[in-house]
Amino acid sequence: METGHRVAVLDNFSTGKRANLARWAEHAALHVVLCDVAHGIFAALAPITKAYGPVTRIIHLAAQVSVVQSVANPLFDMQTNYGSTLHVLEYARAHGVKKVVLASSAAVYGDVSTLPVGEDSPCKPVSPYGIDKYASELALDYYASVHGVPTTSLRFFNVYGPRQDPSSPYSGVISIFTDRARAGRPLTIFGDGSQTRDFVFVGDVVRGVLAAAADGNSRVVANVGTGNEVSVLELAKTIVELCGGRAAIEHADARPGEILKSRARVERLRDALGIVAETRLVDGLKLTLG
Ligand code: UD2
Repeated sequence: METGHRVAVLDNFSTGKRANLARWAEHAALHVVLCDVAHGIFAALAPITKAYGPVTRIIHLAAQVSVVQSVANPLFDMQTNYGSTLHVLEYARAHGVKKVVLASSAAVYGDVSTLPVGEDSPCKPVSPYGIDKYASELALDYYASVHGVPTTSLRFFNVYGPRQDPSSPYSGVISIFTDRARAGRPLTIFGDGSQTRDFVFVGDVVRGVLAAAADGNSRVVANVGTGNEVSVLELAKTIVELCGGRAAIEHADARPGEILKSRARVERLRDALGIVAETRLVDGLKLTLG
Protein backbone atom coordinates (compact mmCIF):
# COMPACT_ATOMS: atom_id res chain seq x y z
CA MET A 1 0.00 0.00 0.00
CA GLU A 2 2.99 2.24 0.64
CA THR A 3 3.81 1.72 -3.04
CA GLY A 4 0.27 2.45 -4.23
CA HIS A 5 -1.10 -1.09 -4.41
CA ARG A 6 -4.53 -2.23 -3.31
CA VAL A 7 -4.20 -5.22 -0.97
CA ALA A 8 -6.73 -7.90 -0.04
CA VAL A 9 -5.84 -10.05 2.98
CA LEU A 10 -7.68 -13.38 3.08
CA ASP A 11 -7.30 -15.08 6.44
CA ASN A 12 -9.35 -17.37 8.67
CA PHE A 13 -7.46 -15.92 11.65
CA SER A 14 -6.85 -19.41 13.01
CA THR A 15 -3.35 -18.33 14.01
CA GLY A 16 -2.91 -14.80 12.65
CA LYS A 17 -4.37 -11.81 14.45
CA ARG A 18 -6.32 -8.84 13.11
CA ALA A 19 -4.42 -6.68 15.59
CA ASN A 20 -1.28 -7.24 13.51
CA LEU A 21 -2.95 -5.17 10.77
CA ALA A 22 -3.96 -2.36 13.14
CA ARG A 23 -1.52 0.09 11.60
CA TRP A 24 -3.32 -0.22 8.27
CA ALA A 25 -6.85 -0.84 9.52
CA GLU A 26 -8.24 2.52 8.31
CA HIS A 27 -6.39 2.51 4.99
CA ALA A 28 -8.79 2.70 2.03
CA ALA A 29 -6.61 0.34 -0.04
CA LEU A 30 -6.71 -2.52 2.48
CA HIS A 31 -9.46 -5.15 2.34
CA VAL A 32 -9.46 -7.73 5.11
CA VAL A 33 -11.69 -10.69 4.27
CA LEU A 34 -12.50 -13.49 6.70
CA CYS A 35 -11.93 -16.56 4.54
CA ASP A 36 -10.55 -20.06 4.79
CA VAL A 37 -8.51 -20.29 1.60
CA ALA A 38 -8.78 -24.09 1.74
CA HIS A 39 -12.53 -23.67 1.06
CA GLY A 40 -12.01 -21.50 -2.03
CA ILE A 41 -11.38 -17.84 -2.76
CA PHE A 42 -13.74 -16.98 -5.64
CA ALA A 43 -16.65 -15.97 -3.40
CA ALA A 44 -14.43 -14.13 -0.92
CA LEU A 45 -12.82 -12.10 -3.68
CA ALA A 46 -15.99 -11.57 -5.74
CA PRO A 47 -16.85 -8.09 -4.35
CA ILE A 48 -13.27 -6.91 -4.82
CA THR A 49 -13.02 -8.44 -8.29
CA LYS A 50 -16.30 -6.72 -9.22
CA ALA A 51 -15.31 -3.32 -7.86
CA TYR A 52 -11.66 -3.13 -8.90
CA GLY A 53 -11.07 -5.97 -11.36
CA PRO A 54 -9.34 -9.26 -10.64
CA VAL A 55 -6.40 -9.56 -8.31
CA THR A 56 -3.18 -9.32 -10.32
CA ARG A 57 -0.62 -10.87 -7.95
CA ILE A 58 -1.19 -13.47 -5.25
CA ILE A 59 1.14 -14.21 -2.34
CA HIS A 60 -0.03 -17.58 -1.04
CA LEU A 61 0.91 -17.85 2.64
CA ALA A 62 -2.18 -19.69 3.89
CA ALA A 63 -1.15 -22.92 5.63
CA GLN A 64 -1.07 -24.97 8.75
CA VAL A 65 2.62 -24.52 9.60
CA SER A 66 3.41 -27.29 12.05
CA VAL A 67 5.39 -30.31 10.87
CA VAL A 68 4.34 -32.17 14.05
CA GLN A 69 0.64 -31.41 13.45
CA SER A 70 0.95 -32.72 9.90
CA VAL A 71 2.24 -36.05 11.23
CA ALA A 72 -0.71 -36.25 13.64
CA ASN A 73 -3.31 -35.18 11.07
CA PRO A 74 -2.07 -35.65 7.49
CA LEU A 75 -5.51 -35.29 5.92
CA PHE A 76 -6.01 -31.86 7.46
CA ASP A 77 -2.55 -30.85 6.29
CA MET A 78 -3.31 -31.98 2.74
CA GLN A 79 -6.67 -30.19 2.64
CA THR A 80 -5.25 -27.02 4.15
CA ASN A 81 -1.84 -26.78 2.52
CA TYR A 82 -2.30 -28.49 -0.84
CA GLY A 83 -6.04 -27.78 -1.17
CA SER A 84 -5.57 -24.05 -0.61
CA THR A 85 -2.90 -23.99 -3.32
CA LEU A 86 -5.29 -25.50 -5.87
CA HIS A 87 -7.98 -22.93 -4.99
CA VAL A 88 -5.45 -20.12 -5.46
CA LEU A 89 -4.27 -21.53 -8.79
CA GLU A 90 -7.84 -21.97 -10.06
CA TYR A 91 -8.54 -18.29 -9.36
CA ALA A 92 -5.26 -17.36 -11.04
CA ARG A 93 -6.12 -19.41 -14.12
CA ALA A 94 -9.63 -18.01 -14.39
CA HIS A 95 -8.55 -14.38 -13.97
CA GLY A 96 -5.19 -14.24 -15.77
CA VAL A 97 -3.26 -13.43 -12.58
CA LYS A 98 0.23 -12.11 -13.38
CA LYS A 99 2.08 -13.94 -10.62
CA VAL A 100 1.41 -16.54 -7.93
CA VAL A 101 4.09 -16.69 -5.22
CA LEU A 102 3.95 -19.78 -3.00
CA ALA A 103 5.37 -19.92 0.50
CA SER A 104 6.96 -23.32 0.13
CA SER A 105 9.36 -24.79 2.64
CA ALA A 106 12.77 -26.28 3.30
CA ALA A 107 10.75 -29.30 4.42
CA VAL A 108 10.44 -30.35 0.74
CA TYR A 109 14.05 -31.57 0.80
CA GLY A 110 13.71 -33.98 3.73
CA ASP A 111 16.94 -35.15 5.34
CA VAL A 112 19.81 -33.89 3.29
CA SER A 113 23.29 -35.37 3.31
CA THR A 114 25.07 -32.38 1.75
CA LEU A 115 24.66 -28.90 3.15
CA PRO A 116 24.01 -26.19 2.20
CA VAL A 117 21.07 -27.57 0.25
CA GLY A 118 20.53 -26.16 -3.24
CA GLU A 119 17.30 -25.94 -5.19
CA ASP A 120 18.37 -28.70 -7.59
CA SER A 121 18.83 -31.21 -4.76
CA PRO A 122 16.36 -34.11 -4.80
CA CYS A 123 13.11 -33.50 -2.92
CA LYS A 124 12.40 -36.38 -0.53
CA PRO A 125 10.13 -34.93 2.15
CA VAL A 126 9.90 -36.87 5.42
CA SER A 127 6.61 -35.42 6.71
CA PRO A 128 3.09 -34.88 5.35
CA TYR A 129 3.84 -31.16 5.64
CA GLY A 130 6.84 -31.50 3.33
CA ILE A 131 4.88 -33.69 0.93
CA ASP A 132 2.02 -31.17 0.68
CA LYS A 133 4.39 -28.25 0.14
CA TYR A 134 6.17 -30.21 -2.57
CA ALA A 135 2.84 -31.17 -4.15
CA SER A 136 1.95 -27.46 -4.11
CA GLU A 137 5.17 -26.64 -5.95
CA LEU A 138 4.35 -29.29 -8.56
CA ALA A 139 0.89 -27.79 -8.95
CA LEU A 140 2.41 -24.33 -9.55
CA ASP A 141 4.66 -25.82 -12.18
CA TYR A 142 1.73 -27.57 -13.82
CA TYR A 143 -0.41 -24.41 -13.93
CA ALA A 144 2.56 -22.47 -15.29
CA SER A 145 3.32 -24.89 -18.09
CA VAL A 146 -0.22 -25.95 -19.02
CA HIS A 147 -2.29 -22.85 -18.18
CA GLY A 148 0.33 -20.11 -18.50
CA VAL A 149 0.02 -18.90 -14.90
CA PRO A 150 3.34 -17.23 -13.94
CA THR A 151 4.64 -18.70 -10.68
CA THR A 152 7.46 -18.55 -8.12
CA SER A 153 7.99 -21.02 -5.28
CA LEU A 154 9.98 -19.72 -2.33
CA ARG A 155 11.34 -22.40 -0.03
CA PHE A 156 11.26 -20.70 3.36
CA PHE A 157 13.73 -21.94 5.91
CA ASN A 158 12.97 -21.13 9.60
CA VAL A 159 11.25 -17.75 9.64
CA TYR A 160 11.14 -15.74 12.88
CA GLY A 161 10.48 -12.19 14.04
CA PRO A 162 8.25 -9.90 16.09
CA ARG A 163 4.58 -10.82 16.65
CA GLN A 164 5.08 -14.52 15.94
CA ASP A 165 2.58 -16.26 18.23
CA PRO A 166 4.25 -18.46 20.90
CA SER A 167 1.02 -19.81 22.38
CA SER A 168 0.93 -23.24 20.72
CA PRO A 169 3.41 -26.04 21.45
CA TYR A 170 3.83 -26.13 17.65
CA SER A 171 4.78 -22.46 17.35
CA GLY A 172 8.19 -21.56 15.92
CA VAL A 173 11.03 -22.35 18.32
CA ILE A 174 12.25 -18.75 18.53
CA SER A 175 8.81 -17.44 19.48
CA ILE A 176 8.60 -20.07 22.25
CA PHE A 177 12.15 -19.61 23.52
CA THR A 178 12.00 -15.79 23.59
CA ASP A 179 8.62 -15.86 25.33
CA ARG A 180 9.90 -18.24 28.02
CA ALA A 181 13.34 -16.68 28.51
CA ARG A 182 11.77 -13.24 28.96
CA ALA A 183 9.60 -14.62 31.77
CA GLY A 184 12.51 -16.54 33.34
CA ARG A 185 10.76 -19.85 32.54
CA PRO A 186 12.70 -22.95 31.38
CA LEU A 187 13.34 -23.58 27.68
CA THR A 188 12.71 -27.17 26.55
CA ILE A 189 14.93 -28.57 23.82
CA PHE A 190 13.58 -31.61 21.97
CA GLY A 191 16.50 -34.06 21.70
CA ASP A 192 20.09 -33.10 22.48
CA GLY A 193 19.87 -29.76 20.68
CA SER A 194 22.45 -30.66 18.03
CA GLN A 195 19.81 -30.34 15.29
CA THR A 196 20.43 -27.23 13.21
CA ARG A 197 18.24 -24.73 11.41
CA ASP A 198 18.78 -21.78 9.07
CA PHE A 199 16.87 -19.03 10.90
CA VAL A 200 15.84 -16.17 8.63
CA PHE A 201 14.42 -12.86 9.85
CA VAL A 202 10.90 -12.01 8.69
CA GLY A 203 11.95 -8.62 7.28
CA ASP A 204 14.37 -10.36 4.91
CA VAL A 205 11.66 -12.85 3.94
CA VAL A 206 9.26 -10.02 3.13
CA ARG A 207 11.83 -8.46 0.79
CA GLY A 208 12.17 -11.82 -0.96
CA VAL A 209 8.42 -12.24 -1.32
CA LEU A 210 7.94 -8.75 -2.77
CA ALA A 211 10.81 -9.28 -5.21
CA ALA A 212 9.24 -12.57 -6.32
CA ALA A 213 5.81 -10.96 -6.77
CA ALA A 214 7.30 -8.22 -8.97
CA ASP A 215 9.65 -10.53 -10.89
CA GLY A 216 8.66 -11.09 -14.53
CA ASN A 217 10.18 -14.58 -14.70
CA SER A 218 8.05 -17.68 -14.18
CA ARG A 219 8.68 -21.15 -12.73
CA VAL A 220 11.44 -19.85 -10.45
CA VAL A 221 12.14 -21.96 -7.35
CA ALA A 222 14.37 -20.31 -4.74
CA ASN A 223 15.44 -20.95 -1.17
CA VAL A 224 14.83 -18.17 1.34
CA GLY A 225 17.42 -18.52 4.06
CA THR A 226 20.65 -16.95 5.28
CA GLY A 227 23.13 -19.66 4.30
CA ASN A 228 24.07 -20.12 7.99
CA GLU A 229 23.00 -22.90 10.35
CA VAL A 230 22.68 -22.70 14.12
CA SER A 231 22.06 -25.58 16.53
CA VAL A 232 18.97 -25.42 18.71
CA LEU A 233 21.22 -25.64 21.79
CA GLU A 234 23.28 -22.66 20.63
CA LEU A 235 20.07 -20.78 19.89
CA ALA A 236 18.71 -21.49 23.37
CA LYS A 237 21.91 -20.30 25.03
CA THR A 238 21.98 -17.09 22.98
CA ILE A 239 18.36 -16.27 23.84
CA VAL A 240 18.85 -17.01 27.56
CA GLU A 241 21.90 -14.73 27.56
CA LEU A 242 20.05 -11.90 25.74
CA CYS A 243 17.33 -12.16 28.38
CA GLY A 244 19.66 -11.82 31.33
CA GLY A 245 20.63 -15.46 31.96
CA ARG A 246 17.81 -16.39 34.38
CA ALA A 247 16.02 -19.11 32.38
CA ALA A 248 17.10 -22.76 32.60
CA ILE A 249 17.55 -25.10 29.62
CA GLU A 250 15.87 -28.53 29.81
CA HIS A 251 15.70 -31.48 27.41
CA ALA A 252 12.79 -33.68 26.29
CA ASP A 253 12.40 -36.47 23.70
CA ALA A 254 13.19 -35.61 20.07
CA ARG A 255 10.18 -35.01 17.81
CA PRO A 256 9.19 -37.57 15.17
CA GLY A 257 9.28 -36.65 11.47
CA GLU A 258 11.83 -33.89 11.95
CA ILE A 259 14.80 -33.13 9.76
CA LEU A 260 18.14 -33.04 11.58
CA LYS A 261 20.20 -30.45 9.75
CA SER A 262 19.11 -27.54 7.62
CA ARG A 263 21.01 -24.81 5.81
CA ALA A 264 20.14 -23.08 2.55
CA ARG A 265 22.17 -22.37 -0.53
CA VAL A 266 21.30 -18.76 -1.18
CA GLU A 267 22.92 -17.93 -4.53
CA ARG A 268 19.66 -18.22 -6.45
CA LEU A 269 17.84 -15.88 -4.08
CA ARG A 270 20.60 -13.36 -4.71
CA ASP A 271 21.03 -13.91 -8.46
CA ALA A 272 17.40 -14.41 -9.53
CA LEU A 273 15.69 -12.04 -7.10
CA GLY A 274 18.47 -9.71 -5.95
CA ILE A 275 17.92 -10.47 -2.27
CA VAL A 276 20.44 -11.26 0.48
CA ALA A 277 19.02 -12.12 3.91
CA GLU A 278 21.45 -9.97 5.80
CA THR A 279 19.95 -9.67 9.30
CA ARG A 280 22.35 -11.40 11.73
CA LEU A 281 20.65 -13.81 14.14
CA VAL A 282 21.60 -11.82 17.23
CA ASP A 283 20.20 -8.61 15.68
CA GLY A 284 17.02 -10.39 14.58
CA LEU A 285 16.62 -11.82 18.09
CA LYS A 286 16.97 -8.35 19.60
CA LEU A 287 14.31 -7.02 17.21
CA THR A 288 12.10 -9.97 18.15
CA LEU A 289 12.55 -9.36 21.86
CA GLY A 290 11.67 -5.67 21.27
C1 UD2 B 1 9.81 -25.03 10.48
C2 UD2 B 1 8.46 -24.43 10.17
C3 UD2 B 1 7.76 -25.25 9.15
C4 UD2 B 1 8.64 -25.56 7.96
C5 UD2 B 1 10.00 -26.07 8.40
C6 UD2 B 1 10.98 -26.17 7.24
C7 UD2 B 1 7.47 -23.27 12.11
C8 UD2 B 1 6.54 -23.39 13.28
N1 UD2 B 1 7.60 -24.39 11.37
O1 UD2 B 1 9.64 -26.30 11.11
O2 UD2 B 1 6.59 -24.57 8.75
O3 UD2 B 1 8.75 -24.45 7.13
O4 UD2 B 1 10.60 -25.19 9.33
O5 UD2 B 1 12.00 -27.05 7.57
O6 UD2 B 1 8.06 -22.25 11.84
N2 UD2 B 1 12.27 -27.09 19.26
C9 UD2 B 1 12.70 -27.27 20.55
N3 UD2 B 1 11.91 -26.78 21.55
C10 UD2 B 1 10.74 -26.11 21.33
C11 UD2 B 1 10.31 -25.95 20.00
C12 UD2 B 1 11.10 -26.45 18.98
O7 UD2 B 1 13.76 -27.87 20.79
O8 UD2 B 1 10.10 -25.68 22.32
C13 UD2 B 1 13.14 -27.57 18.16
C14 UD2 B 1 12.41 -28.55 17.26
O9 UD2 B 1 12.51 -29.85 17.76
C15 UD2 B 1 13.21 -28.35 15.96
C16 UD2 B 1 13.65 -26.89 16.01
O10 UD2 B 1 13.50 -26.49 17.36
O11 UD2 B 1 14.33 -29.18 15.92
C17 UD2 B 1 12.80 -25.99 15.15
O12 UD2 B 1 11.44 -26.28 15.41
P1 UD2 B 1 10.23 -25.39 14.83
O13 UD2 B 1 8.98 -26.03 15.27
O14 UD2 B 1 10.45 -23.96 15.12
O15 UD2 B 1 10.45 -25.50 13.26
P2 UD2 B 1 10.65 -26.75 12.24
O16 UD2 B 1 12.07 -26.69 11.76
O17 UD2 B 1 10.12 -28.01 12.79
